[in-house]
Amino acid sequence: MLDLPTIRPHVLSMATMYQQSIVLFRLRSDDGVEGIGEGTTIGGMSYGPESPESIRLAIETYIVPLLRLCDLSRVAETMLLIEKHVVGNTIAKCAVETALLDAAGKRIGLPVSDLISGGRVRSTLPVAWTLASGDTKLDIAEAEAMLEARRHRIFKLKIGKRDFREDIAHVASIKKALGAQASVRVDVNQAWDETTADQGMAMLADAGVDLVEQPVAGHDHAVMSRLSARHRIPLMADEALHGPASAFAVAATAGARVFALKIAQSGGLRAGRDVAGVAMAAGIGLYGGTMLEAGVGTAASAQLFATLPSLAWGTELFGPLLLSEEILEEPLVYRDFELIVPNGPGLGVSLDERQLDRFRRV
Ligand code: MUC
Ligand code: MG
Repeated sequence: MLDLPTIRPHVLSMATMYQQSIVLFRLRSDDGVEGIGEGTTIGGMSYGPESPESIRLAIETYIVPLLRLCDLSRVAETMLLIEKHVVGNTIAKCAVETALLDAAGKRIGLPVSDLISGGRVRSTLPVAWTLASGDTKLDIAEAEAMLEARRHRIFKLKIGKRDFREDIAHVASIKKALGAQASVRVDVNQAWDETTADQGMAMLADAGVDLVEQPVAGHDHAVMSRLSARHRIPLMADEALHGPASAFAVAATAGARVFALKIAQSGGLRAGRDVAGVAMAAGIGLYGGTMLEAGVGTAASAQLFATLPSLAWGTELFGPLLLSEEILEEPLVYRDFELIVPNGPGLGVSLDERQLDRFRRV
């Protein structure tokens, strides 16, 4: 487990992050091929049921003994055994499956994108940036610098901590300052009830905001359906999604017009691919989400997102850019508002051992 500093405090409705804690998992199979994976969540246990500590415990205590029984080159069979013995813990499973896929790709000299979905349909991915300094002026300056550097032109604003009117005034000022050159979206991280969401979504639509992510509790499918039916501004599901079955439940009740697809929340890249399948079959738009992973989890997400036939809302794979320290030997490349998807065997990334030594939690 590594504790990595962030470039600034990241203010979310449920927590303020001053650092990001990530779990890296490394395996070596009998043929000597190594694979790496990452399991990362946000804000300790305030975002979801897993924490960095629980991810490590699930892997060390419950998953590693199962791996010792498996032929690790058989990824699907290995994950089936894990699925049978470990309920939930999607982030821990994602870290392990990522490492298995990385090793599988290295073994045959192909990128992970080629193994999970028959290959990529794009080599670069648009990347949003989250404005979450907690200060309107600082957020506008940050966004303007990102536009100037041609790094991001999609901005997600984290709201839900303050009174909704104050939050929306903050969002409207940012949209007004940036104008048509940027897409502005918000993520409420489940902080509103239905009445607040009704007022909030109408005001956000009037302010020119393009998307409202998880305004209400993820388990409240009926409320999500009512809000989606009532408002022209699209509702994006995030915390409501925990793999293909939950994706189907949200799609069947018309609870969202967009899905934030996350490999960690889905339980891995292959489960994420199935969530995307549900979305595409139901006419739901896709956005490539993040759990603010460092380079390994971000590269793994990119391998999946590069295979999706449509990715209308882009991605938010900016995790490594929020950290002031790099853990990859070769950092991921961001250019012209996009991330270049690594093209080497497996995930196409390798770890910087000195950085692991520096930031490992003792
Ligand atoms: C979330 O809820 O989507 C993604 C970007 C960010 O700033 O926080 C995450 C979590
Ligand atoms: Mg979200």
